[in-house]
Amino acid sequence: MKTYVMIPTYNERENIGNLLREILNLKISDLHVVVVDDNSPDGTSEIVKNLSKEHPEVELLLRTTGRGRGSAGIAGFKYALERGADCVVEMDADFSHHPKYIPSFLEAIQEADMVIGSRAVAGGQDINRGIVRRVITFLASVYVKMLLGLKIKDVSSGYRCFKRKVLEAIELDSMISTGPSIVSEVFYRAHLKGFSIKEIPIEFADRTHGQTKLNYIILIKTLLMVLKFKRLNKKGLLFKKINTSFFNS
Ligand SMILES: Nc1nc2c(ncn2[C@@H]2O[C@H](COP(=O)(O)OP(=O)(O)OP(=O)(O)O)[C@@H](O)[C@H]2O)c(=O)[nH]1
Ligand SMILES: [Mg+2]
Repeated sequence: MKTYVMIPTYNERENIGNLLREILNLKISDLHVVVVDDNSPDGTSEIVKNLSKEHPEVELLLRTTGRGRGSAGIAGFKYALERGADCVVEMDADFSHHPKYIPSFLEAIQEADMVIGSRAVAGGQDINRGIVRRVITFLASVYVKMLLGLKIKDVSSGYRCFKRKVLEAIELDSMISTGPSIVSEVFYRAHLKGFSIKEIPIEFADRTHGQTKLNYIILIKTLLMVLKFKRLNKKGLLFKKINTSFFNS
């Protein structure tokens, strides 16, 4: 099974080298990694480039125009599909998503179309995250679940694995998220297409190195984007290529 691990990065110099080495140490056969870097000023891409010389299974997708967690994710998914991936694992670079779970994702994907690393099932948890951040995550996930009708327990998880057919069916070219709302948009589209989902427990750790790219303005924009997905779907436009710049960053 050809697998791609897809990691969007922006200023992750302190994390990316160690993360890639840990992934390589798992020694999973036919596993490739694509790091989608938006030309980070801290030189993240140089570290990836250097590692890829020694380890050709590490690949760099360097984007020099535009920036965004969402558009980087879409570019990464397309990259993996174009190279024949049977399944794609998506994860953050900051060790909130520990690579030790990758084998469990690959086992679980045999039984479902999509696997989610979840803090909200037995055995999963949020470790060392502040109370404010946890409350925000909780409230945001209640809002997303109610609005979009998702049955997923950890709806804000960006650590997940997809069978190829899911990424083909959600129509990446018509996705409207350029920012972090991609996490909900992918879930919503997969839910509307009726794919099966399995949640596996993960311990989600707060980042210890590097800086967050999230702030309150991005959070509000992300929540407004969820409203927009719902509205577009009601109008039958969600899977149509539309031109949008509304609240999208
Ligand atoms: N390519 C790309 N990656 C991004 C961008 N913004 C964030 N990322 C990456 O997306 C992942 C998640 O971003 P984080 O900043 O960790 O966001 P978060 O997990 O919600 O917040 P913290 O864990 O508190 O920092 C990380 O691997 C980031 O490096 C971006 O504009 N472009
Ligand atoms: Mg993070």
